[in-house]
Amino acid sequence: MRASKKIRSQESEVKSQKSEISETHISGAEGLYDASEIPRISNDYIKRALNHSKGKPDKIVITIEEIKEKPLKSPLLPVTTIECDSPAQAEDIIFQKLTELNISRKTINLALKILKSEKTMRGAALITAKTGRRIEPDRERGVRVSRLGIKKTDRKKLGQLLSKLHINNSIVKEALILASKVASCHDIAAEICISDDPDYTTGYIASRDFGYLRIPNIKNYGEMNGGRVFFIRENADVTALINFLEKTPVVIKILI
Ligand code: PML
Ligand code: MG
Repeated sequence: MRASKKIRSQESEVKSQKSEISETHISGAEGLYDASEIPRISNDYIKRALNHSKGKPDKIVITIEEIKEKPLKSPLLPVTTIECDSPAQAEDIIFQKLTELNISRKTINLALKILKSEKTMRGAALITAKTGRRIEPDRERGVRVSRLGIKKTDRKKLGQLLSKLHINNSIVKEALILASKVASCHDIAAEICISDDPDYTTGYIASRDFGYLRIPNIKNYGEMNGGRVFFIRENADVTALINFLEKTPVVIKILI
């Protein structure tokens, strides 16, 4: 599902007072489901799009595709919520944890700049971990991770696991499944995510090394900025990497 809204921005510096129409991303969601679940999931996605804290969309696109290949299996990342009282403290934690993975300060600074930008992206930005090069082909759209899901039996287990941590909701579930697919890709050293929803202030960093680390107060309430950045190994095959993220079906397994 993809929900968006057209906005008209006045270009004040242009003498003719031309106005430009651009599309702003409101909400997106994707998953792998049994055919029998399509009506219920489509309905949930539409409701979500129509009741979003970023505003009312003027376009909602639902794409339903049959997946013919057998999905790959990847393990669910372990979840930890760390204590964090402010965005400044969040940045200290982010620098500490990501530099331990040999991600350079230059790269982390660029990631934070992207995530603080007013112009949000529908997908993730890709930055090389050491040299801080931006490598996604479309910088406005980014790379949208898709074709990811969890089997019905594991979905139940995931609900129980997150209930124990008092975080059993669809935002955490979907972010955790996405982060687990992303972390299973060996050319990705880590991910950072700040929600672009103004009423959601917990973000995360994730990697195979430290799992899914939730960071409360990563941004202030009411802020509309956010997004995802993936830190990529220098010599990665970028085409294969993007194909994996966007096209390869992956089902997340709970191994406990
Ligand atoms: C989003 O808005 O889709 C990002 C959600 C991040 C979830 C972080 C968490 O609470 O675990
Ligand atoms: Mg959002």
